[in-house]
Amino acid sequence: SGVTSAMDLNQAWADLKPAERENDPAHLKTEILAKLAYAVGKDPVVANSSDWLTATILVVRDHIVDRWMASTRENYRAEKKRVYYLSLEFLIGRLFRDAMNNLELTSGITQALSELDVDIDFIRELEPDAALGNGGLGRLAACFMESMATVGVPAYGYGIRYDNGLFRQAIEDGAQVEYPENWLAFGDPWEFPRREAAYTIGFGGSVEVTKDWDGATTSSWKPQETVMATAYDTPVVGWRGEKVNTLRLWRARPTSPIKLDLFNSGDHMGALSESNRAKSISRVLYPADSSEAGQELRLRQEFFFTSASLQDILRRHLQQYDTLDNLADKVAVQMNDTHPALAVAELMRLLVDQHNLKWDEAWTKTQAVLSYTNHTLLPEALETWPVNLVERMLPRHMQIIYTINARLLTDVKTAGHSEEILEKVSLIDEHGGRRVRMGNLSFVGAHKVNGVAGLHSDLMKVTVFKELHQVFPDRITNKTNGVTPRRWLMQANPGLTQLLRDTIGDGFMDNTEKLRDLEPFAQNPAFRAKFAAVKLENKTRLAHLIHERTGVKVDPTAMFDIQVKRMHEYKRQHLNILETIALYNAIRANPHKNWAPRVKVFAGKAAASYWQAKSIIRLINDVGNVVNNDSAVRDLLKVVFIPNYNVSAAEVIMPAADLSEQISTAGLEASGTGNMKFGLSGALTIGTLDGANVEMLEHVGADNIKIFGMTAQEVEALRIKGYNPRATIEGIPALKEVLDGIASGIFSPSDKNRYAGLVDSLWNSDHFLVAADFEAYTAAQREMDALWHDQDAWMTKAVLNTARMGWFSSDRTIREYAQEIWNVPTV
Ligand code: B1N
Repeated sequence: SGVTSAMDLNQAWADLKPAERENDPAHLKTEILAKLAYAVGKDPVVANSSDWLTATILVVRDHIVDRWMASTRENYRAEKKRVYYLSLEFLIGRLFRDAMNNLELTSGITQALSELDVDIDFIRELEPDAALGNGGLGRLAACFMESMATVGVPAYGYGIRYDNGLFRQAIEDGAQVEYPENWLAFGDPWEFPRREAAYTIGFGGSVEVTKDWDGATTSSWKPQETVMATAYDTPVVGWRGEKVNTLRLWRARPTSPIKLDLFNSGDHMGALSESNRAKSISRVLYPADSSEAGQELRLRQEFFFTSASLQDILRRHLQQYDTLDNLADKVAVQMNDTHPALAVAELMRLLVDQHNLKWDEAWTKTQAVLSYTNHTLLPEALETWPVNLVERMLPRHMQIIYTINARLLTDVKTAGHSEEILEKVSLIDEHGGRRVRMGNLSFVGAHKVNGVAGLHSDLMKVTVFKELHQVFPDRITNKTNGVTPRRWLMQANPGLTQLLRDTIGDGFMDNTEKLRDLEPFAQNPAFRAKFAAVKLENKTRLAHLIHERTGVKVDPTAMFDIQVKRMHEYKRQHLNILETIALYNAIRANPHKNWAPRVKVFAGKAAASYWQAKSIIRLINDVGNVVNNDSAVRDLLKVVFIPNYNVSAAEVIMPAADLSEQISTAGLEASGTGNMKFGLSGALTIGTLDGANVEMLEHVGADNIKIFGMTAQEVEALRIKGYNPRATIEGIPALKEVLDGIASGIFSPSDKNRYAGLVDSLWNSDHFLVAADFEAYTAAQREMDALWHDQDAWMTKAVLNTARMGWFSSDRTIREYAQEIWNVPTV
């Protein structure tokens, strides 16, 4: 082998462009080996796969850090306005491939590892999936963090560093079982603990009022209990690595680890109880998605991270500017739903009690700084807290809320609004036990309030915020959600990404609107064949995952019909499985008809205490058991439930779909974001006119999406008129047969009553109008069958979906927030 002199190597190195230099495999190999030795402490000959992963992540992290410091330094120097995204959830998933891709190091690292005999695809799977969120709301926060870095918005995400993220779901005997998820078991190589960034968070106690020499009063809160919030920072790198932002997550620690006097007197448990009470705040994520989580610990979590974040924001601002005069020019705080709503009261407290601002001045600043995103209209998910709980836990905040409310009600009255309106805009709900309305508090404390899709924002104005919208007609604005194309196209669907680059060039990678250039290729048979080949490859990959996790073998050439999302009655997974049973009955009755072979794929977690949702999971599994083992249906129908749906599973599932199920009762799904991920990878959607489906229809065109069922207006009209589920079911023989079959125990022979509750609720109330939409849904599915038989027509539509989904990039969403809510420039 030729020996190259050191001087030649140096020269070759110097000739490389900076980006190529970073991506140079030989150099990366040296870096990885150095990390393995000096950070992991392993000799390559004994290193295991996890050691290689850690070493490689630390190398990637090093490449981020210089850019991170440069970004932070530049934001400081240019006195840029900073955006703070306060969210109780960040569903980030794995970061290795994401960071590598955004730094454009994938090829170099892949080669470096392969020269070291390490399979990158194998070690990639060893990274735990950071599940610090439940579903769409938390994943949106993660997409936004990446997009803010991409479009150059200086931003910090603030949340909680939960010891345990969302539970791991196992399916045992067809039923969901929850196990703790321990993502931190082997440490998190991405995070930087910041021991110096620590704040005291108070709870309970009393408020002391002192009179100044001129008679003015100052309030000061004397908490009875204190907890420390300490920061852990994770860098978030944008596309092409140009800007890096910070995700700062708070961990709760006791102010004094153990009470020594108690310990010495022999009360060991008592000595630790205060410590445990403190630590419990960041112990676990509430597994509630669009449903209530009304426990005291949840309110403690909400105040804990909100207070820590605001203290940090004011500290950073004062350290740079030494005045609060320009606070609203330099700081924007976005409240992700009402979970950080206490920011309204806490910012007022900090400004008035600690920084001695006058009330009016503090209020003007608070409103100018804060804005609020609403993510749901479901009544059970709208947070309210008992007044007596807030009073006991946060006495000063309760006073501040009362003062805000008194001024609000005076203003509204003065403006001539009615008693009825007054009662609805009030921050306090006086019906049946007084409660603080966190939605109203957020609305009143914010300069802008946004919904997450057009329909949802419109409905906000006529439902939950009807009266507040009458009083403040300029406050509600729409910001339709989006998803990051880096994770959901480039990383999750590398096959399609390569095909797109070969076909329309690289422009779409910096601006997804350029996917439109693909439109003419929808008519090109050669291109469609390549597109179909990529889809088949993705389906084969999913078929392997299905086999691995469920033991069921599915045929990748069948139509992959997929519904993956949290389990909730309003999302109507039961509409899907009931129609699947009807299809099963029809196939058995007429086995030699020209059926379109389908694989029905479901996945999603149910809140542990949500019995009806768990019952639907079990029904899907029971149905799968019967259908998949029925030789009469051959390969015409398979039904699978993939356990433990999470971001990493979604990355395999989304690119493999032919048909995407988005079938919520119209008016109830605020936006949906899975719908966008599917569409981007060329799935056709079967869906109701709900959430962002409405805008998907506008973008892809009515020929390329199957919309069915009642509209939100029709749903409302039917409810007003009075809905009779019994008469509706009686009028649909196929549905009645399905329900009778389930009730008679066809799918649960060992426990015939298993689905009595589910079936009864459909006959007697059917709140989510499953029966009312059943026939329209069935007809729409049969149309999809017919289309499947014409693969050219199907693939043409699939290509057009990819071509026209560019608008749903979270870059577009973030630019809109930046312009219309935060008043910050983007690049
Ligand atoms: O937020 C997503 C939307 O795309 C979905 O349509 C919407 O359902 C989801 C309480 C929620 N709304 N509300 C929640 C989550 C956790 C919790 O404790 C409510 N999640 C949504 C992004 O806009």
